Amino acid sequence: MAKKYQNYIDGAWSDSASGRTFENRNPANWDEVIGTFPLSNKADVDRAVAAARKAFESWRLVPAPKRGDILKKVGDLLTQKKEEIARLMTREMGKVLLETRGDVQEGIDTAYYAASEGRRLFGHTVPSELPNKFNMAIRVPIGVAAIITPWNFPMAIPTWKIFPALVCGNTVVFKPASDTPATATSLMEILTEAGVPKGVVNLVHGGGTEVGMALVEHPDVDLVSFTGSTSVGKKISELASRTLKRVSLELGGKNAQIVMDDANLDLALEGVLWGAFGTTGQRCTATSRLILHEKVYDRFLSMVVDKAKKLKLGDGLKEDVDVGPCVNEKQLATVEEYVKIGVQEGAVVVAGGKRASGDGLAKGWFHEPTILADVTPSMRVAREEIFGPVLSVIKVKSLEEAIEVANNTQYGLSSSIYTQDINNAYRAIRDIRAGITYVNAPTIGAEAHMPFGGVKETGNGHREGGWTVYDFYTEWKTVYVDYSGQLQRAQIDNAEN
Ligand code: UN1
Repeated sequence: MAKKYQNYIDGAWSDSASGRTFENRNPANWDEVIGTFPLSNKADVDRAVAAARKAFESWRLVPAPKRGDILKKVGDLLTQKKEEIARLMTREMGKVLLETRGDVQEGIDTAYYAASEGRRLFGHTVPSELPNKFNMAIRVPIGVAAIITPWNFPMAIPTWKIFPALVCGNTVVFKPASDTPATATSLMEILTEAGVPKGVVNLVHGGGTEVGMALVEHPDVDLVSFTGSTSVGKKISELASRTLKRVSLELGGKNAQIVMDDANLDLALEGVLWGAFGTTGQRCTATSRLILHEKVYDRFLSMVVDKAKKLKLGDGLKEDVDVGPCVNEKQLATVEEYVKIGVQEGAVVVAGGKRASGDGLAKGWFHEPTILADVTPSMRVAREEIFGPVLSVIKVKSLEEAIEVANNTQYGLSSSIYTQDINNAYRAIRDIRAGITYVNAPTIGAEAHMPFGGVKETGNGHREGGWTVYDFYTEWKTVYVDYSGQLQRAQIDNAEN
């Protein structure tokens, strides 16, 4: 019997008011059911939002360092349970154990960062223009945050959002992706075990339309933080604007790695393999374009092809496996479709190219690591996000052309350049339009204490991670304290004439 999971609302585990459930299966072996989960509806959302709204009134008054102490405990519990959660995550969404351990570690790093931020949350004091008057600007919590997260980083991404939201004094309704509800449940259990009071974090499982959009439209939700596709992000932005909610969007990417003719090619090779095929290419930061200087095109391409063909596909729980499955049937179909589109457009498949078969692969959503050569910048496979193990390779003549090609997409999340020439590196840093640029490192690998986010249609200007996310989860309150004992009029009483 598959394990039966529940929602967590107002400090209690419960089924959905709908009475309906959905199943979650292992993408490497669809015979294995991870569990059944409530297919929640608007009534569940209403209950969760009401609980969060009520809890906000007391949680906002808990001193931030105390809230931080709870997050410290969360970090400790995540550390204790790292291996157990990593294994569950691999079974649930397929990426290899090395990476699911990294995913949990990102949550641990975020917890400890948030814990210490509870003792900072700096404001400003600024001299007043009037005598005997004190000016300050302080951060205050906003209210109820709806957290809507994807399946590719089932621990890291929820923690990027939930932990800072909590430290800042907000309460949360969390709607995880329906491909990774079990990992989300582990996080919820840890939050309660660490002492987060009832109603402060609520977990509602279910679909994007029924649960996600109900949250976005809810008049009692103040903030929405979403990571996912650009098309859904736009819809959220439109809907949320009706109630003037603050919205943070982390959306698609079409990240490029540039390899110049002076690059250390062995280093660039390791980088592109990790960037393109890590997490089966299912990261918003994945390297999905390789932009090669013509002088190294043939040589480097054959190096990458050779290695890509040797990557071992399979169940991510096996330590010798390099690449896991796509997360579900739909994602696999999208990958197959894009390979077809690439070929129709004139690209040449030089590695992989089809759904994988072979030992241990028959019951999973596996696709071969695929390389498309002779891609030109205008092709769809050079511009659209694929979210799978597909790398499009483009030849260029110069750094200027490489940057122009890198910028030739609606997205702007991550980017990378391999070069030994410091002038090339700094030009790339200046001219690539992306939220993140790596020099001599792949497009993936963001650290928890640095700003994370992108430009153009990758987002709406907010940043997760680091100190920057705390701007999203707080409102500035400006405070003037006049201790002169008389009416003092700014701009008037202190004017020369
Ligand atoms: C994502 O792909 O949505 O930089 C997040 C990275 C990870 C986070 C990726 N630390 O690739």
